[in-house]
Amino acid sequence: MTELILALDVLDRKSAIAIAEASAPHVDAIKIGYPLVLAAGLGIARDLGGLGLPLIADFKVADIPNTNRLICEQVFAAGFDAIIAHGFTGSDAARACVAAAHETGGACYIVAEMSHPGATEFFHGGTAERLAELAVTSRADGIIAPATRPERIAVLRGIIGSRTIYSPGVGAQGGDPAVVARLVDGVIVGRSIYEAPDPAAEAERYAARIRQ
Ligand code: U5P
Repeated sequence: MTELILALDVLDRKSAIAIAEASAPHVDAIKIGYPLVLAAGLGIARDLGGLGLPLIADFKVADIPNTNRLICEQVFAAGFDAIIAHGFTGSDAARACVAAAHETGGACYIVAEMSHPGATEFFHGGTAERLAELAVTSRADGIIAPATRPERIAVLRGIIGSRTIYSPGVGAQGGDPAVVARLVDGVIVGRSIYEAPDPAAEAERYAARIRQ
């Protein structure tokens, strides 16, 4: 069954906790990125840890192998269960993230192709396919692929096989959750849920749409 992952890009600790708690019964994981961590601190991972949901750190790690390892160690020590890393820095840098994740029993996902319009400028022309291949050869747990381009998800699925695909870009960015849900393992939703008047009810609606 396709998972629903809440992208919690709100900017204060109290509303982050309130939205996460209210939505928790309907979501399978929570993704936290720079906006919330820079606003509320890395301790937000411990604040949300009690919900019993996997926490994914969307830091799109993109440095040299040693720095990648140091970043990932901090992320997993803070209580996260998974990390998202870029692959364009090369296989040694990606493998450093994968190794740091797997040493703590965590997971690492590699960005194969991004969801925004400008992503086509660099990811198209074979790069996304190479990044998906890199995810396989570096033994990553899966990839990030764009819900805004279901046809591209299908191409990338052909490369990574049964590895996980998490897909952002539905709702606010225009992707159709019902279409994407058939192609991926998890749909990532941010603004459509956390900006809704009733985030929990919206999370419940999204869960029903992607799981039907
Ligand atoms: N995200 C994307 N596209 C990508 C990779 C990551 O949207 O290619 C992230 C955003 O940073 C945000 C979430 O945290 O997924 C989507 O949020 P929203 O557009 O549903 O609000």
